[in-house]
Amino acid sequence: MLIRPGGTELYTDYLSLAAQTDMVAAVRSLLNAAPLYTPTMPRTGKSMSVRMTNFGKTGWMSDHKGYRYQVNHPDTGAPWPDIPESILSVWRDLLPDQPLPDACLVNFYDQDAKMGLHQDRDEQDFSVPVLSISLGDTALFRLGGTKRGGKTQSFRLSSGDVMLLRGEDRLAFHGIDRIYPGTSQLLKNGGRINVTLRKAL
Ligand code: MD3
Ligand code: FE
Repeated sequence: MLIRPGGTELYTDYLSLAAQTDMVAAVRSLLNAAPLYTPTMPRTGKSMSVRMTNFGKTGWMSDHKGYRYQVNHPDTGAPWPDIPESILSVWRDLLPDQPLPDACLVNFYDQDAKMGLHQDRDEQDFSVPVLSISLGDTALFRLGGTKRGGKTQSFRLSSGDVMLLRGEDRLAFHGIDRIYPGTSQLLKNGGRINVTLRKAL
């Protein structure tokens, strides 16, 4: 369903429990090849509370030098593993007319992790939507407008929900204010995984 006239669609419970379980297994199976790393903030070098990894041709990262896409893992130097078919198929189903994504960012939130309000603007073509998949504990997601400091709306994102950001909302400020611990049994140690698919190049 459309949750904002600007173009944000939320498909609640899009993935069955079996599909969620398979997707978590697919993500886990690639964490040896592409371990979670701790991004740091541009300039300050302060650690983010969210740990990340990527699949696909290129991956998003942040360190004291800034935000960027790069083809190698920042810690291991290895190329990112291919995007699992179970993840790609969600894009094919919802965005059949769009080019396939070349970047799959995996964010892992423990129960204390958050992500401050930001815009995603490191991709080349903002006309291609972003697709986000939530797995594990419920998160409180905040979505604002395209200018910092404007009014914001909050939504809960639960395991199996899929969100599409397109149109003017593609450049909206957004962030994760909090995780609700114990709201899902999907991840054995709790926490939340968010998988975002993008065409970055
Ligand atoms: C709104 N991740 O990785 S996903 C990110 O839940 C990010 O981990 C959050 O923001 C998370 O950059 C939110 C939902 C999302 C993704 C991309 C967007 C919302 C967006 C791009 C534009 C506007
Ligand atoms: Fe973002």
